[in-house]
Amino acid sequence: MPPHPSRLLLAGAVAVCASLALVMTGCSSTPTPKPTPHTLTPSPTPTALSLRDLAAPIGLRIGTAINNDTLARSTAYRSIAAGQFSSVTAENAMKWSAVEPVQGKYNWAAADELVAFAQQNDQLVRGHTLVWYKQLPGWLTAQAATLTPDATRAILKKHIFDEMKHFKGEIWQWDVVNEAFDDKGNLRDNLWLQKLGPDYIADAFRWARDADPDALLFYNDYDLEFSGAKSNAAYALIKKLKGDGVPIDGVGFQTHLDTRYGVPDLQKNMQRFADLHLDVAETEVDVRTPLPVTPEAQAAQVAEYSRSLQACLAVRRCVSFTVWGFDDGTSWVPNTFKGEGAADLYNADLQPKPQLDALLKVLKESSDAPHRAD
Ligand code: 9MR
Repeated sequence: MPPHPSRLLLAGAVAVCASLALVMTGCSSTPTPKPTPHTLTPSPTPTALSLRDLAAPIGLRIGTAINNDTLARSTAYRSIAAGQFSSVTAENAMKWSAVEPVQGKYNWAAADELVAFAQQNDQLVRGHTLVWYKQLPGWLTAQAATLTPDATRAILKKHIFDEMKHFKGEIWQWDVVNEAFDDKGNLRDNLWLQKLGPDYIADAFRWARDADPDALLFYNDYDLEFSGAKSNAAYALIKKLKGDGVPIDGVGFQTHLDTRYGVPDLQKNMQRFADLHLDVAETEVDVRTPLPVTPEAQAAQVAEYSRSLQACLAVRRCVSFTVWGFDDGTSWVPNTFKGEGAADLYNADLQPKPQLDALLKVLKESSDAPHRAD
């Protein structure tokens, strides 16, 4: 295996806030005011450290999904994205429908912009996602019914090779296969299963390793956080893949939480996958709640964010903690769950919420007792 970038690039991550021109809450780049001559200089106010500053010494990447449209138009959004986070994921820009809208004609513009942003800000990139049943290009769904298994296999293999080779050397972790299980823990009855059978998963990981041998290859799904049929089914499959020598490096726990559904057994579930000699990561964290938010609901959101990060810190092989967007203004939640929202660390005006303070506090406490760094 290549050396783990999270371990190699820590020093760079600590330094980034110093290079930011704009200062946002939580970034450590606030310039110290010059002391007035001939007056007593007060002791400097301790500068607030960012999530990435606090996570760097303990070997953890703190990431966010990035909305490309907002990145292009909002300086404040860019400043928070660069200041608080040491890893980014394209919310949509690397999905198949985005990169190959017409068969054989690629449009990498948005994804390339994101990678450039990450490189400018000394951030790693999670690639999301290569094999999924959603956000497939129209040209593919249009011909799906008549595709032969051989043709389907060739199309999928070409997609994995073309996209991974385009970004070769630029992606830290790839979500190779996303959401292959349904909510009951059966393999999802999607195009890939119908045409190729269950082996499409192993094949996808093998092709991915060939395409970019240095990227960490992840299986990513939701509700793995909770003990139950789905998490057990994913565990059984991934254990089998490892046993068969399939090149899989990690498992992503999406961690889309809702105050109505209680707290998951996240640490326990991450640990059992980690015990298979895999990295684990929280890849899409947010905590939604019915609107308007009551004080009790917000306290529950704060507690769920804290517990989720604490779970990652408690599992030695948890390499990154990524929120699925950081602001309520661009969140996917209100479009999907009617009447719910407020799932993020900042409000729609990009003002920090107690959820952000809670994560900073957990990291601060962890840096005071850096058990991960030993
Ligand atoms: O946040 C994404 C949203 O903008 C898209 O419309 C949606 C389409 O399905 O996908 C959202 O991101 C999903 C991610 O790619 C996979 N896990 C669930 C995420 C939230 O739906």
